Amino acid sequence: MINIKEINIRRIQMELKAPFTTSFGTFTTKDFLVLEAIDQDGTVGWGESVAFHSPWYNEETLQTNWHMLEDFLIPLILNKEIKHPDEVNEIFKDIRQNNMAKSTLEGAIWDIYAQKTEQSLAQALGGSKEKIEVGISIGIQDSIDQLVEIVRNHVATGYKRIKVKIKPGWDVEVMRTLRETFPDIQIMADANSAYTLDDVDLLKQLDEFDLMMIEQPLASDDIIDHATLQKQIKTPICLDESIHSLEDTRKAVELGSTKIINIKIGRVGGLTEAKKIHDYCAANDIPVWCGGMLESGIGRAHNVALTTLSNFTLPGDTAGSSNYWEKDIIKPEVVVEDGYIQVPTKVGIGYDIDLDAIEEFTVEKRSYQ
Ligand code: OSB
Ligand code: MG
Repeated sequence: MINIKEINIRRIQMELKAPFTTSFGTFTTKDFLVLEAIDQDGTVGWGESVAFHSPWYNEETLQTNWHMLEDFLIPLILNKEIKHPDEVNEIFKDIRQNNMAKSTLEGAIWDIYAQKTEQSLAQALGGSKEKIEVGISIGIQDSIDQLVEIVRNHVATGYKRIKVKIKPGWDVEVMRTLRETFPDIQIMADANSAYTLDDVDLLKQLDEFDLMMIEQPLASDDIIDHATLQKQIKTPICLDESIHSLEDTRKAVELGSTKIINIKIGRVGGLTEAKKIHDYCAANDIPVWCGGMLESGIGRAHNVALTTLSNFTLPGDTAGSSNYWEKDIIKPEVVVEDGYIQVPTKVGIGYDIDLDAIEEFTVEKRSYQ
């Protein structure tokens, strides 16, 4: 039985080692919330909000998450008896959307549940892989030469799947050069909604580069135009931004809008919903992979655990901590060797929280009882 008695929310700022540019903007600092939940026995669980400082990727921000948590979600959880973390999804069901806020608290409760049942989070979720294969996502660069050098370095360190961000003006020539330079590696592109159906001819040109998939080419709230586009291009479409739930997944799959799903725990409102999407996709021959939101080690640990489920057959975006941070807030940090992460076997999220590092990066903190 879990009965949450105290919750602490910290706003944390961590400098990225290098700016990360997508079609919608550039990140230099990660400004985000971390949530610590403590139950009646003193068991401590951790969750991370993947909402960014600005509403570019979706409508949520760290401030809207804080508001939702403080005024709506935390009051629904404090002093309530919870037998299994799947109940949290039910408890939150009358609150529309705000999935990243929900996921922050739900993730901490999953961590507590795993500890109290003496399992790793991966085991608690039903995962069985001992190691997971990951790729890396590379932002838009100043020149194609620069990008080629970066890709060369990542391939040399063992990453076997390279994802590159694209946008109008940084697409066909970029992908052509990459494919010519690296004929044998797995390459994919992520447009973060930068195109419309007016760009079908351009998107068709990408078919010659044998890409694993193109991620979210069209509008962030669309599943209709993606179905139209998929009929005209060979490259499989993978939806990211458009998928917020199992229901969204079912509709997109039935319409033919997507052949692969990027599951992000925050975007779908937590691990319970992520598992449901995983199970539906497994039953419908839709491969899935775990997306990334430039997470700190806490979010990264949750991603590693989720990826141990069997239908995560494609490498995800959970690259090693050192790709993003000089110093992470977990110990040990997430390490990628030859393109794989060893799944930790310790109970809970599997990594220790580095409280000193958290203190160093915290700019604001509030407690709830
Ligand atoms: O669309 O997957 C995305 C980063 C920020 C916002 C959206 C996305 C991304 C990434 C990087 O692609 C994923 C990562 O390395 O964590
Ligand atoms: Mg994406």
